[in-house]
Amino acid sequence: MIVSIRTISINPLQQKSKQLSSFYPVSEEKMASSTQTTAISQQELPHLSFRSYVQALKDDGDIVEINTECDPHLEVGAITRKALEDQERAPLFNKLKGQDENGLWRILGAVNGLRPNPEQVFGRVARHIGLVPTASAKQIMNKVIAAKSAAPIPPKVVESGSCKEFRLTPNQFNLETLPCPLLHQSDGGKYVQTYGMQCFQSPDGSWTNWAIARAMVHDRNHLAGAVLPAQHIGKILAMWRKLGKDMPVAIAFGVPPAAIMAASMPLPDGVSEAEYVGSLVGAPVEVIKCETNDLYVPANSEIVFEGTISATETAPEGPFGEMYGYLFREEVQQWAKYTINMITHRKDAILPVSTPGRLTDETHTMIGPLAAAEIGFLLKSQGLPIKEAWCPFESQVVWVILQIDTEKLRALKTTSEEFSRKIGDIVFTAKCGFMIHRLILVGDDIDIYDFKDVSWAFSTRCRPGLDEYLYEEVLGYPVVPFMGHGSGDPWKGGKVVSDALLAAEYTTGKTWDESSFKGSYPKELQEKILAGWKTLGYD
Ligand code: BYN
Ligand code: MN
Repeated sequence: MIVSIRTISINPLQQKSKQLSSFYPVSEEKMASSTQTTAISQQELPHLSFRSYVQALKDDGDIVEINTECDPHLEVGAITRKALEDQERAPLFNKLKGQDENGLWRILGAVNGLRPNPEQVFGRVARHIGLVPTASAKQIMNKVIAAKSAAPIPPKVVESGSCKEFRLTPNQFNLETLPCPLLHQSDGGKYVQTYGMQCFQSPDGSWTNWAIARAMVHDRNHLAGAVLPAQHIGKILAMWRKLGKDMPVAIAFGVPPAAIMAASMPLPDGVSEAEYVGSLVGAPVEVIKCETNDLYVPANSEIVFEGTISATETAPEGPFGEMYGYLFREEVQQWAKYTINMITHRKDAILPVSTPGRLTDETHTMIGPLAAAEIGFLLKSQGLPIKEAWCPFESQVVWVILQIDTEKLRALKTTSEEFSRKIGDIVFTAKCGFMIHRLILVGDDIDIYDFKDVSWAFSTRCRPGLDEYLYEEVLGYPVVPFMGHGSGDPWKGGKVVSDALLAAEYTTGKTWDESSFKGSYPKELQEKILAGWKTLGYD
C-alpha cells in the first residue's frame, strides 16, 4: 500500500535506550547540564522526544503494554478512562484493529494522567518538562513560570527526522479505516485529534502558533474540529478567512512532551509556543518542513497530518465527552473543516490519545495548572501582590486560587472591592482567564496546593454576596456546563472573584489562631508530643 518511503539513516533510540534510561532518574540540575552534550542526545531526552518519553514511562514501571488486539471502537477509550479514573498506569495499545502493515498506528492512553504512587502523583507531568518524577506541583509550576522570563529560544530547522519515515498521499490512506478511536459511546465521531498539536501561522508569517484543539474524522481525508474564536486557532483562522484563503495546518502527534505542554498553555497573542518550549527546556526544538506546505513540525513527531482548514466550508462536529465530565447529546455544531493532503509517520507510530471526562485526565493536569501559571505571572507582572496561583483539580479546573502576600496587601491600603476588581478586571479580560470562571483570593496561611486548606478558607472566610464580585460582561467558556447548558448566555459572563481574605488581612493582619494541632499549641509542646507519640500508645 505504501509506495513512497523515505527512511532515515539511523534509529538512535533503539541503540541508545539502555544508555538513555540512566538519564531518567537524575536531578533537574543534571538534566540542565546535559545541554552541554551533543544535540542528538539532547533531542532524545524524554521531554524532547515522545518515543523516549514512552520508554521513560516503561522504565518507571508506569505503562501497561497491551499486546492482544484491542478495538479502537470504544474499547481503547474504556480502558483508558478506567486507568485515568483509578490513577493507574498508562495503557499502550500495541495491536489495534485496523492497523496497517507499517504499524500505523498504536495508541498510548492516559499520556499525562496521574500516578498511583503518592510520591510521584505528578510523575507524568514532570517527565513532560524534564523534571524528576517526584517533582511536586509547586516545582512544576516554578519551572513553567521561570521559562516565561527566560530568553526565547527559536526552533532549529533540520533536514531529516523520523516523522518522514513513511509518506502517504490521500489515495494511500483512509481515516475511516485507520484505527481512529471512538472514545465515548455518544461521541459524534472518531476523535483522532485529542493529543496532537495543531501548527499554523498568521498569513504574514510573524506568528507561529502551536495548540491543542479537538478534531474528529469527517470522511476518508477530512476532519471536523472545534475552533473557538477566542483561541489562537480561531484568531489566526479569522485572518486567513478575511483574505479568502484556506489556512495551511499540520497536526503533529507524539511531539516532544515539552511542546505539547506549551501547546496547552494560554500564552499571550503573538507569542510563538516553539520559542517558549526552547526556554522551557534550554535547547531549541528541532523542526522539519512539511511536504505539502511551508509549515514546520517537530522532526521526531510520531505522525503528521498535513492539510488545510477551509476558508469557506464547515462540517458538523460533536458531541464529545468533554473535560467537565459530560457529553451533551444534542451538541452538534458546524465547525472547521480540515482537508488532509498527506500523512507522514515513523514506523510503528504511537498516536497519543486523551479521553477526557471525570477526574483526572490531561485536560485537568494540563489546562488548569498552565492557565494558573499564566494568570499568576500576568498579575505579578502588573505589580499585584500575588505569591502563587494554582488550579485545584477538585474544582474540575474551573477555579484558580490566588495566594496573596498579605503584608504587601496591607501596604496598599486598599479595600476588598477595589483589590478584587483590579484582579478580576485583569484576568477576566485576558486570554489566560478564558476558561477560568472563579478566582479565589486566600491569605498566606493557606497552602493552595492542598484542597482541604482551600476549601476551609473559601467556606469560612468568603461571605456569599458581599465578598464576591461578579462579571457578566466578559467572555465566558461555553464548554463549562453551567454556561453552555445553563440559564444564561453561553458565551458571556458567569465569572466571579471570591475574596476569601478576612477583613483583618487588609488592615491589621491575622487576629486569629487556627484551631488545630499546628495552630493552637506552642511549638515545643507539639514537638514533645510528636516525639513521644508512640509511647503514648498511638501507632
Ligand atoms: C480548545 N478546543 C479544544 C480543546 C482545547 N482548547 N481541548 C483540549 C485542550 N484545549 C484537549 C486537551 C488539552 C487542551 C478539548 C479536549 C482535548 O479551544 C490538553 C487534551 O477540549 C482532549 C482535545 C485547551 O477542543 C487548549 C489551550 C491552549 C490553546 O489547548 O486553551 O491555550 O492554545 P492557544 O490558543 O493559547 O495558542
Ligand atoms: Mn498561542
